[in-house]
Amino acid sequence: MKYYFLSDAHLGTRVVSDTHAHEQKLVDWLDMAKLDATAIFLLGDIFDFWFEYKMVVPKGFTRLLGKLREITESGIPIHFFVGNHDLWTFGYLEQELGLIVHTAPMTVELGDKQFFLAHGDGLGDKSRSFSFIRSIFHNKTCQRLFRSLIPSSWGLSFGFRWSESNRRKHDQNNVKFLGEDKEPLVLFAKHHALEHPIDFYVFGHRHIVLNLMLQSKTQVLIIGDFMREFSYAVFDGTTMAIENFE
Ligand SMILES: [Mn+2]
Repeated sequence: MKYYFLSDAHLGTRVVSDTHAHEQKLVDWLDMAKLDATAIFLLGDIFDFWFEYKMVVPKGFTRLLGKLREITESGIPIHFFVGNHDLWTFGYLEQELGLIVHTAPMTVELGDKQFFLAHGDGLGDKSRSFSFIRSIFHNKTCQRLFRSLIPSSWGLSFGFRWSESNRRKHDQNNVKFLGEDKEPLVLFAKHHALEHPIDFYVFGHRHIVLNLMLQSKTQVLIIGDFMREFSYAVFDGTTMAIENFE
């Protein structure tokens, strides 16, 4: 039994100079994981920006898309959690690639352990402006209006620019672990664990690596990213480990 977790590749980001090498590294990782994976969990922001129109999807990523299809076709389930950069998927990833798309956190039993899986945006974060924007981004009517009123060439180039400025802002502000009493995802897990018997909380989003024991039974993992850290997590049925892909 082996479960793999990876997040925040931000494929397509101009912060990474060689986008094809970046994509290839993720394909290589999938080639490694598929050898013994029971299932693969992609925990959000795999794409730096993804927005599907009725007839148009963002250019590029063909090697990744082909690899994902190959793996799901071989019978290994791939769960795709939307992040805050790639939440605008409306069926393409399911239909074309056979991914299982999640737009909300999921509680799931793997082995005999309870997992809480989420990208992590919006959890434990009390910022009002962020939750306002988040609610607009997730709003079905706003999504429909954007899709039907804004031509794809404008929408997508706007999106990629938005993603990039978002990333630069994030880099300046809060890449570091804020501490157990300030880190929103840790605060969320602490609160959530009071009423739910969860063994492992697994998050992405923050681009930091954190493996924190909350109580004897509960562990919080923030699994880094796949654009600088090239980290990922593996569960072997008993323990969770965060590893680096070389
Ligand atoms: Mn994110």
